[in-house]
Amino acid sequence: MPIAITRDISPNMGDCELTHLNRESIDTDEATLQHMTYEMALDGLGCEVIRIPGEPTHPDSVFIEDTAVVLDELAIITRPGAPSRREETKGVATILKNYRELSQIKDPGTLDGGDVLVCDKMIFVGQTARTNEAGIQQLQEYTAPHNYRVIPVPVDGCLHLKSAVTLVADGMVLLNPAWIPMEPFTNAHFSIIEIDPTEPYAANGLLIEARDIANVIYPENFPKTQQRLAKIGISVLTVDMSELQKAEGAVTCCSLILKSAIKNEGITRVE
Ligand code: CIR
Repeated sequence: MPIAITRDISPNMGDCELTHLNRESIDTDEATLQHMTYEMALDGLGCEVIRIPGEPTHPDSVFIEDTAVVLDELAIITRPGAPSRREETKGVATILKNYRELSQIKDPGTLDGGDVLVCDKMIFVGQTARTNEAGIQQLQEYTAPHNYRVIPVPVDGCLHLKSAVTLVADGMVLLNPAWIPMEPFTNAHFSIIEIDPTEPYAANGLLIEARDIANVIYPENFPKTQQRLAKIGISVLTVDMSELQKAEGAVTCCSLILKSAIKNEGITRVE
C-alpha cells in the first residue's frame, strides 16, 4: 500500500511565497476543507494517509512535496530555494527517517521537490529559481549509486518543473510546451499529452497506482485538459483546489508519496 504523507494547512497560509501570481486573500477554512477532500481522494484510491502537524510560522508547509524527494532506496531532504521555507524540512525528516535512509541537500545547493519528476530510474529535474546547479549535482551524487539518471530540464514561465509536466500513466506525461521543451521527454520515449493552451496551469496531475489500478487526482478547474485525459482512457478523480491554487499550489505539492514502506530502525509496515 502506498503511503501519502500530508501536512496541515498553516493558519498563516495567506503569507505564502508567491512568484507568478498576485496575492489574493485565502480562506483558510475553505482551504482546509479542500485539503481534507484531497486526503480523502488519496485514501479512497488506496493510500495510507499520514498527516503531520503544520507550523503557524511556516505559511507554505502544506506544500510538503518541496521538502523531500522520496525514492524506493532513500529519501533526500531538500534545501528549498525560498529561504522562508527551509525550516519546513525538519518535521518532514523526522517522519521520513522511519521509512528511508536520509540524505540532505547542503549549502550552496538548493532544490525544491516540485522540480523533481521521478519516472522509474529517470529523474527529470527543473532548472528554476528554486533549484540550482549545485542542488542538481548533489541529487545526482546521491542517486547515481542506485542507478538513477538525472536529466536537467530548463523551465521558463512557471514556478516548478511539475507546474509544467507530470506523469499521468506509464510512459506518458501531461505537458505545457510553453514552459518547458518536449525533447527531454520525447528523447526518453515518453508519449506526450499537451494541455489545452487556454489552461496553462493544467499540467499538474497526481498519478496514484494502488490496488493494481492507476488514477490521476486532478484539479476540477481544467475541464478542457481533463477531457483530453478522459479521451485516451485515463481515469481522473477531480478535486477542488481553488484556495490552494491561490498560494501557487497544485495537486502534487500537497503530498509525499512513498510507493511502499521499507523497514528502517525497527519500524515495518506490512503491505
Ligand atoms: C511556494 O511558492 O513555495 C508556495 N507558495 C507554493 C509551492 C507549490 N509547490 C509545488 O508546486 N511543489
